[in-house]
Amino acid sequence: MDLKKPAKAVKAALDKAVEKVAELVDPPIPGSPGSGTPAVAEPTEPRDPLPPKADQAGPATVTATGTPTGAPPEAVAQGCPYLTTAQGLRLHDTDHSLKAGERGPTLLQDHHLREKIMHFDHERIPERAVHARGAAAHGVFTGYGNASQVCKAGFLGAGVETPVFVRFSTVVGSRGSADTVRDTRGFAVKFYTGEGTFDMVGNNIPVFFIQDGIKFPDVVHAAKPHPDREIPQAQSAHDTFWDFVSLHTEATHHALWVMSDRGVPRSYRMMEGFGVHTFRLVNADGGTVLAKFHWKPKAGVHSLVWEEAQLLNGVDPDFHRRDLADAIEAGAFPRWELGVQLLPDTPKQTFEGIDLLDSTKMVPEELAPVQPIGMLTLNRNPTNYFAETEQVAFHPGHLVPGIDITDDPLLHARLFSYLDTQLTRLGGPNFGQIPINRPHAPVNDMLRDGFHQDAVHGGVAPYRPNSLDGGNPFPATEADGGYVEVAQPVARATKVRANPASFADHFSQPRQFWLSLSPVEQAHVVRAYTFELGKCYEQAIKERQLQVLAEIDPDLCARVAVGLGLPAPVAAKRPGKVTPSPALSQVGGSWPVDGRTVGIVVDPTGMDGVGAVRTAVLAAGMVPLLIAAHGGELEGLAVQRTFLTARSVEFDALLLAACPPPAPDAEPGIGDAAVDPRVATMVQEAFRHAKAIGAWGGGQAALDAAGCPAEAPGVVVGADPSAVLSEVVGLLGKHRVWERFPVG
Ligand code: HDE
Repeated sequence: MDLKKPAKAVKAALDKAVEKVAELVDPPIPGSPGSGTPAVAEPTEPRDPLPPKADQAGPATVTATGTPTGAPPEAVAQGCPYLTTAQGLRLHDTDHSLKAGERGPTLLQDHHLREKIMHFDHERIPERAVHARGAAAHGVFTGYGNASQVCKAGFLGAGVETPVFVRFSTVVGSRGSADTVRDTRGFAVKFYTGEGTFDMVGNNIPVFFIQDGIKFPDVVHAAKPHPDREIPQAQSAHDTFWDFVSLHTEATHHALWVMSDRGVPRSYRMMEGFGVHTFRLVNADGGTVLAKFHWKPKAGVHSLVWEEAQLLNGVDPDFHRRDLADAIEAGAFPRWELGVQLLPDTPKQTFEGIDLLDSTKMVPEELAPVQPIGMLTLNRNPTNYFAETEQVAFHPGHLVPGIDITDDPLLHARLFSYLDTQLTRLGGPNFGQIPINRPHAPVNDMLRDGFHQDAVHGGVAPYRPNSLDGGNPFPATEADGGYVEVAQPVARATKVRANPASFADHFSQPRQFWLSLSPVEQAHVVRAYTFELGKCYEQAIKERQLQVLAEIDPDLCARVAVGLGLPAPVAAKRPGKVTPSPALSQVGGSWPVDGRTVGIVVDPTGMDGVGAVRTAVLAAGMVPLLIAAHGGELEGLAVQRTFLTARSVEFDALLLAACPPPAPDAEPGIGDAAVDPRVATMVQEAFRHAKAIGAWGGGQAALDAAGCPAEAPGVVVGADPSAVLSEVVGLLGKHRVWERFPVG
């Protein structure tokens, strides 16, 4: 639902959608684990495997060398009613090992036991050294065609549809770590184009910690858990991280973004993505332009508040994963526009004084607008996490004609790293043949043999030149689609280990970012630094980082110093004059609400209007979850959460239809006994986290009992449940009730 429309139009659209949804007998709530509804009794009749769920898709069925096989997608899954060995031998028992008599001993000849345990022992592969925790989805990219003047890549052509696989991730944590930690998020897109696979391996933050790839092991070792105790997990709030960052001031800009609300996104669907490096685009005439890539989410850029993020790490460590999969299953397909900032390709490779080869710098949108060139839609969940999300291998060197690299020293180290890392992670050089990594363009590469070779190569002459295979394969000219690097002149230079002088300014852009934030966002940044540094043990590290903050802005430094109980140092250098970039703030607009989650507190005496509200929430493309004292059904409506299993942080907005008294399983609370203490906590948290709260009927008493002022901003109380919902939906479009946050 587009909330940019006036309120009346929103109400009318909602009413229309309600009519449609009401026709469905029981609209499904996302999250069903399988494609069928299981019976209580264990099935015993042999039958074929169930098909994947309707929201799922697997990699395309192409050969290891990129040719479509024509086989149905299920062909890659298990396909027989009976249990078999890996060789297809049918088995009659998998619950008992073969023994000499019932009391053993177990016989070494049990080939089934041996195969089952051998395979289990090797089910894990090394997790990614960074970005280990992630979630992914399939989708499609549609080009607008307007980029052809600057870039000849076929997938950007008007209406050209290219299949994509997108993986989002945190950076620091292990594969089993929680989703809502404060961290940068990876945003990696694999475009399976007809000209070869193109990978855009970016982040949700436009700048990076380091300017030269040789520093990557340093920043990662500092951010990872301490090597002695291996704590803390998936966090930057510890001594080694701030020790490094306070000494290595080129990390200041990226660290500030992580301390801002960008470090705790509400959802993968609500993040911007950035290519970070400057790329070189080439058009059909060989003309070049420099470019920075941006992904702009149609759902807007939104964040959690820090307390919510911390609670979620315990309440639902899979919050972002679940959110992405549920939204796709519910049909609220996440969408992003791909945009480019175009910058003249001058010999100096700078723009308005910004060195375009320095990945700690960004180009403000006010100086170079982001021009939309295509739309990404994620519309299918993976069918198998390991086969797809875990085994997908991205590489910034996977390029297509029209897109070339620049001399960014960070990018050059990456061009080495992403191939190298797969040798240990995916077990050899043939990882490109794993189904999710297979190109959709025909492959003829002369690469042969090696571990896990899936192709059956014909011919006898995998070398060039040859005559025995008729000369095949032939080099392609540019006209034949061959990738020809831009003939970029390389200056005659002296061999050095050094940075250009233009990389030296580490504070102007952090200052610009700080000054571009709204007061609420600035307050969040202050609290984030105070939290993180407050978790450091060493006083010297806190003092050193305060000095860095002083170089960004004296106000920021002073406010964090108060929280730490330390004197605020004075900047060594007077901050330079910078122009704020309003595009960097997340506050102030209205966005679609589809895919959001609304909690509705009910009880047997408070069901007035609940059915209609639930239908209207579904009609707006959102997910309504009924919360009651215990599971089951109330007036024919399924209860999805109980006071025991629900926590406010799961919901974007809270509706109260009742004032349920303390349920028998409630631990005694303090305060008003008129409402279950867990409902009171839900209301108080939702209020503190500046979420919209709506109440009608008995719900008003629940507000009172929880101590929530009915006249506070963003608290909607009324007699008509549908009218209350309409107002709440309007508030939800702004993401939060911003005026409820203290900014001092
Ligand atoms: Fe990565 N990075 N990186 N990185 N990176 C990896 O590759 C590396 C950098 C990014 O969902 C690894 O396959 C080096 C910048 C994403 O699978 C590894 C340097 C940016 C992902 C690696 C960088 C990124 C990775 C780990 C400095 C944003 C996850 C496993 C020269 C523009 C991709 C793997 C996925 C993953 C190395 C810097 C983004 C070890 C050496 C800058 C989104 O190869």
